Amino acid sequence: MRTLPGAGPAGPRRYERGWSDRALRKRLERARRSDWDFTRGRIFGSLCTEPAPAGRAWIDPFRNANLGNPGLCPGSSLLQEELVEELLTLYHAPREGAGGWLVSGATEANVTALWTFRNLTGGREVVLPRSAHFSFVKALDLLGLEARWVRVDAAGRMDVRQARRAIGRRTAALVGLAGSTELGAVDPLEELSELALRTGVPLHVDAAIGGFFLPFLPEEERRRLPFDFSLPGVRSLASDPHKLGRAPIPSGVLLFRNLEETRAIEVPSPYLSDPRSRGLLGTRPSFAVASTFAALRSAGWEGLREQTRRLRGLVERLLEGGKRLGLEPVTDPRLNVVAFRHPDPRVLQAELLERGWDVSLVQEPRALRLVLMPHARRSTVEGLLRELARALARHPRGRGGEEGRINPEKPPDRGSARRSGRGSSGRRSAAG
Ligand code: 0PR
Repeated sequence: MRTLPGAGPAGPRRYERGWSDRALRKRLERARRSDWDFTRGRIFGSLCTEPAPAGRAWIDPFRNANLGNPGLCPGSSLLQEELVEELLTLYHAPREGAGGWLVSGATEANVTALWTFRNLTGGREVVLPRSAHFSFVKALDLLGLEARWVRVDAAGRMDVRQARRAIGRRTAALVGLAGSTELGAVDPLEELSELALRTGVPLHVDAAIGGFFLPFLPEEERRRLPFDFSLPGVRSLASDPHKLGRAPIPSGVLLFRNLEETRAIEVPSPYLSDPRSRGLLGTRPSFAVASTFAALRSAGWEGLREQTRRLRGLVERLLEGGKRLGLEPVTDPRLNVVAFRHPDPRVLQAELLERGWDVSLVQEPRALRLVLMPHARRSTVEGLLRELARALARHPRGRGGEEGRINPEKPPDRGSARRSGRGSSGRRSAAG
């Protein structure tokens, strides 16, 4: 991390004297107010949401426990075991040998899965769809692995034939998506599983988006979209309770068909209660386990089934309303992501942002991307459609007409709509 100018002894030393509670409250409340609030329901560009109240309630009581040293928190460890057990059952893992643990999110899960399979196989390449999340680019860079990118079809699904050709002696893993970030596309995982079995290559499924949606579809549809350990070639799976599971951030889960395979990434940790450590993090917040447990346990799978039904209703309404405005959906969505083609979606995004609505973009093909998360309501979807109608009336074909171009150098100023107007010193934190 770079050293920030002014942070050294010659800097303003604003942290020298401790603040009163009142001063702290004033400063932090101002920051909080300028952050976007999911409860207003106007956020359609994010995969995060307002956590379930039951989940929020258990953050503080578990704030000090560290799951990185499980001997000191047997209660939290037991909660994690029970949670993992239940998720293994949800994802049809075999009774014997399967296991996993809670992580900070699908980024950590994807990195750890590829780390495991690199060490296990000695392979140097990963075969993955062009639609894969940028966390895989980080993973490949960290692990010194090379990407064999595979094209996706018009519906955003990985081309299995090209994947087959990309697999070779140097392959460490094959990656499939149960919900792509941009379109919510589900890759042909049944065929990828067969390919994995035939070639002996481990298949890792990134179900960050689909993991708390697909299992809760009506039975018949669920069977048409298999994505989990019910497919015998699937060796590991990433799922994200902090997205559609409504657990507080940070909460991801990484599961393996055969937990023994993670010995490939085991290191000694002799002075801790568990003398062997597997996984990326050392200190890990127990509150993430407790609050995920509470969020999922309070909803129950029946609650998530109901949530899925409701979100699908909103997807239908959005599709219908968008089509009535003359917008063409990029795909027939399987999950909770709707994308509408537009020659210059960036200008629509900027218009909506100006009026306090958060939406995002698809780069290829050019489209406006709308995500229906649990904080979305019928009234906010109707409100969004009205704003969209106004924005389209002003920019029917985008600013540059049919040739309107997305300029990746100039993203819209996402802070402008609600910025407090103060506190910008010109410096940025590393994650900016
Ligand atoms: N896999 C898929 C399919 C995802 O959509 C995401 C997150 C991840 C993995 C990574 O999950 P974590 O962010 O929980 O580690 N996708 C969101 C997105 O890219 C979340 C997000 C948004 C992350 C903005 C970073 C960010 O700067 O939209």
